[in-house]
Amino acid sequence: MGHTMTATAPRPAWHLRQQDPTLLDRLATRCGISKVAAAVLANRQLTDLDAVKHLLNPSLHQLRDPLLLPDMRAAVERIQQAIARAETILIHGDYDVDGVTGTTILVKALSFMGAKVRWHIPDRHKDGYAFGPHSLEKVRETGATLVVSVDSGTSAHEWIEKLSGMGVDVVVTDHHEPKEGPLPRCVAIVNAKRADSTYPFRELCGGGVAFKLAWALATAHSGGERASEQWRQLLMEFIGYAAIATVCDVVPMRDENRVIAHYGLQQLRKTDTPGMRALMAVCDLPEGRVSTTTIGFQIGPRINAAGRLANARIAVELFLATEAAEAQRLAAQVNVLNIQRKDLERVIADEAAKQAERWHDARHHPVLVLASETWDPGVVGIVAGRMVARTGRPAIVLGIKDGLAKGSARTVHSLDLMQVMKAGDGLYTTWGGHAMAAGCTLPAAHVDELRARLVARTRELLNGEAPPPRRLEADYELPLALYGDVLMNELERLEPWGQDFREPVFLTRDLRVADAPYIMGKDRKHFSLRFRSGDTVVKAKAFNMAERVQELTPGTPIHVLWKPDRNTFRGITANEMTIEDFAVGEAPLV
Ligand SMILES: [Mn+2]
Repeated sequence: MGHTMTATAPRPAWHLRQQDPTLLDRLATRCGISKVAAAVLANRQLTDLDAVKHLLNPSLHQLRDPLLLPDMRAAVERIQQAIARAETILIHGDYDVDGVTGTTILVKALSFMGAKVRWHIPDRHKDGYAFGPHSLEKVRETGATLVVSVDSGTSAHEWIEKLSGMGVDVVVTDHHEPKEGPLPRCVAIVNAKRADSTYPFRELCGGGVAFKLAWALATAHSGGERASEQWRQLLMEFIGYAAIATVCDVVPMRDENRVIAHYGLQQLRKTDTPGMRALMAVCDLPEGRVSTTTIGFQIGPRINAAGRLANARIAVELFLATEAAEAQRLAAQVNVLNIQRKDLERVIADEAAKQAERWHDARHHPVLVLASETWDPGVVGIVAGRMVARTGRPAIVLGIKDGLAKGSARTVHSLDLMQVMKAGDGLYTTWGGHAMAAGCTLPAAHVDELRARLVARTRELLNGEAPPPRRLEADYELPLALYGDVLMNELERLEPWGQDFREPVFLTRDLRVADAPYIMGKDRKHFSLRFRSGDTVVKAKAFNMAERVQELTPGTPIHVLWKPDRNTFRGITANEMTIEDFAVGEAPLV
């Protein structure tokens, strides 16, 4: 591992959230929950009694009528017409988890309706993002007269126009923010983020929108108000794919997204489709263990690895597989690609860390612009994220090929990436993104100039200071004696956790080491130990913190920020702590 003593991030500061005690009392009493759970909800802006009751009692009825989405009726009618006329329909997806799962949903739905359906996933390395010349090629090759997009198309004016020129109709399903000006002219643009949308929830992911279209098709195809029994089974399978997309596309875990994730997780735990079963098997996940965490860290990366290192088509083929043997072969393939992805990422991350040593002073160089001809653009986003975590500074990581630098940027919470990157205006060939993540391409010859400008701009934004330390938020100061099954059961009712609905973090002060820390993991980067407080002893695990283990001496009071974790091992379930951070002496509270 590239060791960068001088360039490591400063220790995080802690912040204990405080809520009005009368508000917590009222929420707890009226909803029949503990004050701890009430604090967790209040810290996530959930203080409305109806909203909390909804959250505690998820139901499929909380999903809204798909026909409320703009252009949904036109989309359904055009697809039905295509089926009646035996036209070929091309599902046009994307190479990330959202695009892959959404494509799977629509291919399965249209096949069930007896459509002549083909599908297309762009090649991340050859085709670039979403629509392009490859779309026209695929339409010619398949003879499709209707294209249904997934997770893209809202801004594909040029390509949609070219497709109409070829006599091809387009139905867009998407969740990306439309650019200013008119939308592309086509049959339908099903996107809750349209300016004229009256849909009450904007935050569905691409897989979620595809699920909505499948549902609308199911109702129409069943000829009435209610989908047939067969369709309902199919829709329950689809909600599993939509849940994977909802977690991996990091859309807010609120409103309909919670319902999709809740029912999707239930569905995935008992799935009998060959593809899903084979994928879970290579993730080493007994079905009951599927959670938002295992989706985010095990299932999602394997789907993405296909697109990053080879072609995301493999992942769609896996989900569409009808035979167990074929599914197992494809699952093994994505698993190997994921191992290669991790190796590649580690090599690039080490090289990037080494390069960053040149700019080790965070005050003089509060932003990192790193580039190399040997870095694969498929993983630079992940590496940028790791550089931010390692250095506490925004990072742009660029892979150079044929004189063109293509990169991804990530940042710390205190710095808006759009403000930083704007300083490079005029140097980029393309760029875009949002406050926390962005992408750009520029001639490799401009990289040094870009670095100089972004550094100057960021120094201005920070008044010459280094970026402030990361802030860790604690929901509640919890005496260890209160951590038990009652609280854990209650917290499990608030799941699934996700974007804008983060897992609870507790602060517990003055813990003692009950027995010596035990270093664990293949790379010996993790440790576990037991903490004691009075008569209570709880097992705790810390990941990637082994180098700090000697700070934990018996007899010294330790303050800990931690997440609750229920762990089952050899049939025994125990409540454990996952250490987020710890401090000896003073707690670094701000
Ligand atoms: Mn998406």
